[in-house]
Amino acid sequence: MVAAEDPESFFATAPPLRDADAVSARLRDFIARNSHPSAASGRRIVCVTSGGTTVPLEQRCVRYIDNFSSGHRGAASTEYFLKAGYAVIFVHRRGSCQPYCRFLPDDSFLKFFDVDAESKVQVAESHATMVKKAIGDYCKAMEGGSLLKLAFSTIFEYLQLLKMVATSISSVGPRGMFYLAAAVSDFYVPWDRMAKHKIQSAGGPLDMRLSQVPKMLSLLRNQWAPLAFCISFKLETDSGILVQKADMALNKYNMNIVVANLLATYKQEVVIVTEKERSTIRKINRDEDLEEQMVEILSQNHSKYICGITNGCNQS
Ligand code: PAZ
Repeated sequence: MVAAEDPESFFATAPPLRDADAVSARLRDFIARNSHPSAASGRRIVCVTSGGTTVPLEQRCVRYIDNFSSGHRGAASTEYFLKAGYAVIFVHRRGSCQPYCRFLPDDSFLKFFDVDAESKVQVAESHATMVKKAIGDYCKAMEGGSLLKLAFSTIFEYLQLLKMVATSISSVGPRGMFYLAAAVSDFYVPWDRMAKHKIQSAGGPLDMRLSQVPKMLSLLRNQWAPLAFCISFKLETDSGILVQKADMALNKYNMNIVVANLLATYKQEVVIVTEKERSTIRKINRDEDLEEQMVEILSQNHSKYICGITNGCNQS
């Protein structure tokens, strides 16, 4: 492993985001619409990141390193943030779990449909209620203009999108929130040092040096969106170091909250770590979403934060 790249050279050498101008215009419109005084008294806006970033090994990419994350947490949390009145910028891995689709069977779309005697296609009776609810909720969010979806695959796309969202969201000050549930690569191959074509196996075993992805949380906090409420996630496999690592992230990157979870139990429990306390939230029954409790607690903390910054609670 070689030393961390600095953020400037990361952005300077990364392949530019496709459609960057169009994405930036969509972001501007979304934020203007949702922060307009007529929009539900200047809505709060959260950027939810979701899914894992990839690290390409070749510029014309055949092989890549991936990061664990189905996107379920981000998708579920997006639904609960929308329900709580937030406008949501859902920055997600292409092909990962999407809001309102969590309960649809993921094996085959064909299972939703029946063909009747007259060859008409209709939704299978067994899935009708679920599909109707998913379509209804999704359309409501899209028509209300409160959900913006932006997709990434690589670490290059993710960090460029994050920077773009953060610098745009900074205009809403403390009403902006980051909920960084995406699993972001720690190591990568810088674009200018990456093989252009498919790496050949004829040369024997592959030796590869990975650089450290520059830590962008400090930049997010200090430069891109200094007033936004920032929640980062920490995933570990060793329970012995989890909370200690979360504490470190809280202090080092000046996060407002770190949500700590273990790979083995992340669907059942998380620890919410703040400067003042650590509290464990557990799923109580099977049908409950842990994300519902998480979003409730985190949005309460966000309200307190806004009160603290604006010196009054009438703007929260
Ligand atoms: O996406 P998912 O529901 O399968 O998993 C969620 C998670 C475990 C990726 C998330 O809770 C998390 O911890 N994200 C941060 C991962 C990291 O430390 O890089």
